[in-house]
Amino acid sequence: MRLIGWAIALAAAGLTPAAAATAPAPSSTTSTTAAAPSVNATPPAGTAQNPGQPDAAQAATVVPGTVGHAIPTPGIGQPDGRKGLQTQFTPIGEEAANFHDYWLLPLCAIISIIVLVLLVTALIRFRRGANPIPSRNSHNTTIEVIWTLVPVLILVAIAIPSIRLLRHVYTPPPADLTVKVTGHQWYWSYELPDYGVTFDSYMLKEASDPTRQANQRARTNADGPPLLAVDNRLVLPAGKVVKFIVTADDVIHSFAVPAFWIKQDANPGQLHETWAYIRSPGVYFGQCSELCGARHGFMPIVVEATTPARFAQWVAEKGGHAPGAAPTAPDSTAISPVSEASPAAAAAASGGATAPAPAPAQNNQNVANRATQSK
Ligand SMILES: [Cu+2]
Repeated sequence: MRLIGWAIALAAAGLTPAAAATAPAPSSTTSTTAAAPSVNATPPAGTAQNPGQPDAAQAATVVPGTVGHAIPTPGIGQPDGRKGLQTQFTPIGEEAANFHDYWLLPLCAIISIIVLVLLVTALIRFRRGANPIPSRNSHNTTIEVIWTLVPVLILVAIAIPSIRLLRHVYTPPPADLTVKVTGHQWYWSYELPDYGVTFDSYMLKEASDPTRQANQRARTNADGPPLLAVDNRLVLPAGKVVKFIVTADDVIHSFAVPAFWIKQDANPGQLHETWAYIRSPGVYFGQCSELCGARHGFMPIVVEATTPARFAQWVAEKGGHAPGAAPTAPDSTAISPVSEASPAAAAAASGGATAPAPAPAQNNQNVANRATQSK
């Protein structure tokens, strides 16, 4: 008993300091946890969203319903919880959706039902209990011809409309408009070279998001669903053939808008091409569809299709110009005989100070704004 008593006393003496040493741990853990939100609230400059963009000032000028801020229609161009494909708004999308809904799916269902019926019939009718003497048939020419020909015919029936669809996808009509789309970690930038418009597009964060900075505009329902709304939409004219030239400047992204049946990989160093003829005005949402890093899920795409007149208004608001028209001189001091002939040459001649070179880390509203800032 005395030995046991000593053992207990030693154990207590040994454990007490340990307990004392671990006692502060919870409080230190708590303090670390408590400090975490404040750390998250001010992300490092390199990861900050919309660096330098005066979103708060922009918020005051945002008028829902105006061009670039059209109010989305629930169920149009966005997921609404139903099963199946989104309603399509391009000829390619309609053809593909019809092929899927009215040809592939019924075919799959019919084949599945036939196979199930054959399986159940074989299990019941040809079970051992009902056939004490096994059949000695080894082959049947008629059945063998049927089960070879029928699958071939099924594949041909799928291949013909499938190849026709591919042909339509890869033989686009002449483009009315070209948009260069560049994926970045983690936002998109758009360039309409014929109109002199270049801008970046970032996801709008929720008002309650602790990582949202004070100068960032918060998402509202007029912007679109959570995780899909952006600060600068890509505005395009409906009823025109739009060619998208898709690339990336860091890792592989994918430019995908389900309502247009568009999903095009954006690879660094490569230019890929896709196109859309948007049938009707509306707001259409998409997302990056290639795992591209930690914030892959936070680089949505918003295309606002509108009338040609409102599109021209948007181009003007972005500081752009009509196709073929000379862009506004970025700096009066740069005007020279050379600059009148070629604005790009003038920018180069002035040492690049007024050259509208895109800055990937900045949310440039447009070429004119950047020129103004450089003054
Ligand atoms: Cu991406």
